[in-house]
Amino acid sequence: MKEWRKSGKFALISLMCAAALTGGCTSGSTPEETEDDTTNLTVVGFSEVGAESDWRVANTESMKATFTESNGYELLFDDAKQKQENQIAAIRNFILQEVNYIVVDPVVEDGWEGVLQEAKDADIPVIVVDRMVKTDEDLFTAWVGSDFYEEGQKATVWLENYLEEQGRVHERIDILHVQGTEGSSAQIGRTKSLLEAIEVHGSWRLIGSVQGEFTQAKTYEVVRDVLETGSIPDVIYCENDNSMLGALQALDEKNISHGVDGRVIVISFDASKPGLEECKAGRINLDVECNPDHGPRVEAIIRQIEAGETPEKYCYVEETCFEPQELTQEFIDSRGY
Ligand code: GZL
Repeated sequence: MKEWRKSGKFALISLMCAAALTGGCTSGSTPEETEDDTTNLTVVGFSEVGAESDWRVANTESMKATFTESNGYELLFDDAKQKQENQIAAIRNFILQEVNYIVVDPVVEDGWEGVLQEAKDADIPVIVVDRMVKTDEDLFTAWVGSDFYEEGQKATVWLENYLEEQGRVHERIDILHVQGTEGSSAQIGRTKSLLEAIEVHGSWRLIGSVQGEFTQAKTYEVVRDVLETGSIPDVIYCENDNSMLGALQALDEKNISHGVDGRVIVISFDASKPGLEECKAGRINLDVECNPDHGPRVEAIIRQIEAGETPEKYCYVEETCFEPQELTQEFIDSRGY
């Protein structure tokens, strides 16, 4: 089930991305020391989605650890609390402050044309990170992030293989789908893969699609409500680890077993530390990685632009997925997030 890791496409994308990130980095001598050295800093305005998940916290940490004064940057950071209007206001503020670069992780894909046109008119390069915007691609300089559809495909291919190994190919499989923030690229891609797989597998049945909003609290509520109807799914497909934690909380409350040898198969996304801990313990069956460490990747793009180079328009990061038997505490502790 790890075919995609060896697939040509994967190798090509990884090479392109690696080339873009390494080839694009320039020696870039550090600015001359002056009496007021802050004038030499490259000012980066970053509009972050919020702090809704462990993934998001790790992503913020990566950006803040990269864009430091010692690295030659002044970072203007804005937490939008998952509201697009806050992101638009932050970007307008960055324009007023005449930052050198605007970086945005867009909470949803729609509604960005106006403010990105304002940034273009102000001649400020925009780098989109993690999630995607649905606009004319002339309105941003580059995007770096994950292939969410591919992440979903990894999950559904794994489920198909797992059910085959369990001798359950023709058995009816009831699936409860816990969606992430509606309209976000991560939700759109992971949902698309699941719905396509259900379409293809006649014995798979979607018994519900609930809004988990990428948070543990919301997911606990909506999964608890489903379980209280007496319905017990065969599979719960959670679009991130914090949602998975909420689903496990609801299942545990009802004494419904889950994960390896459990009643309910649980699939999650992010492969954050909390998610991998649950996976290693066998409480879930699969955790699909979504890499949050975008700080260095965004900086590599900025360095390319500073060096007069043209960065790749789209750069997909390489990711994998994890089953319980593959995980050790040493490996989990060795990961930065
Ligand atoms: C995915 C990212 C998603 C994560 C969630 O790249 O946008 O947002 O999967 C996070 O954990 O909230």
